[in-house]
Amino acid sequence: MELMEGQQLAGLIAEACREAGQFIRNEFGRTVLVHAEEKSHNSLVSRVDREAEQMLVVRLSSLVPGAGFLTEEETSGRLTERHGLVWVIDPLDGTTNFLYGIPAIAVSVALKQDDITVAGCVYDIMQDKAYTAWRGGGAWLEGHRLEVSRRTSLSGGLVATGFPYEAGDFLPRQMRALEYFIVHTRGVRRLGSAALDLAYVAAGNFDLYFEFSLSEWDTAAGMLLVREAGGVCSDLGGDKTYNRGEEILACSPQVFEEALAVIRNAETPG
Ligand code: LIP
Repeated sequence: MELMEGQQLAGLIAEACREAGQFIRNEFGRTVLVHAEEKSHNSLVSRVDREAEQMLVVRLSSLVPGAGFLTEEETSGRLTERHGLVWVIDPLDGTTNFLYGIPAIAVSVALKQDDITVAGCVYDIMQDKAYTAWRGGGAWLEGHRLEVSRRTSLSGGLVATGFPYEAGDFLPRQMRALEYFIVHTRGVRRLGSAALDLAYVAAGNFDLYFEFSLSEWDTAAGMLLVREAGGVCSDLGGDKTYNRGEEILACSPQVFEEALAVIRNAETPG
């Protein structure tokens, strides 16, 4: 299927994200923990996640007819075929933040063609700001071009990370890496939204974001933003061709080797 021009597509994706985001913003502070279900340990979901996802599925189905859907809440069923065009959607990234009244939440939508992300948007709901990108077209924030940090060392930089709902066997390694970053950088932040973390790397706010255990929908759009803003995304072993986003290292090229060395060295204690 021939896709429409990248900038037009990214703009229409942003419109869909903004529509869902406005619905979510209206529910902020009204839909709270007591309204949530626990899908698994600490993994919460509410009516708002599901309704926002359904809004996106309806809107995006008409935008690119026939594309498949890989969505966090599976309101349109489970994806069976990854080839061709697939929407990758997290309707409310930062669900726990939302339910606890923490205003760090985003809508994340990416379109993949044969597993390559061609366009996407991370919509910062509470800031009403859309971060958009399309393959080869750069990364943008409301019409302004984005560029990753130009800092050549992490020593003056800000580092972001996140933690999964279930502590994995990587936790001691993550703690060792965090200890290094706490001592040797400007500081560490944990926002609770991978999509926003990646958008802020693309915008040059964060110098590095890394996380060990995510879902493809958390990171698909944000990885495109970082790469189109001149940054690097890899798995935690340094593979820059990695595209599933279930683990992530995102930063500027200037600090990539430094960051990767810290995460590698953290594999062994002492
Ligand atoms: C969240 C991620 C975050 C991670 C959380 C959670 P959700 O996604 O965006 O980076 O640390 O554990 O996975 O579940 O709020 O869509």
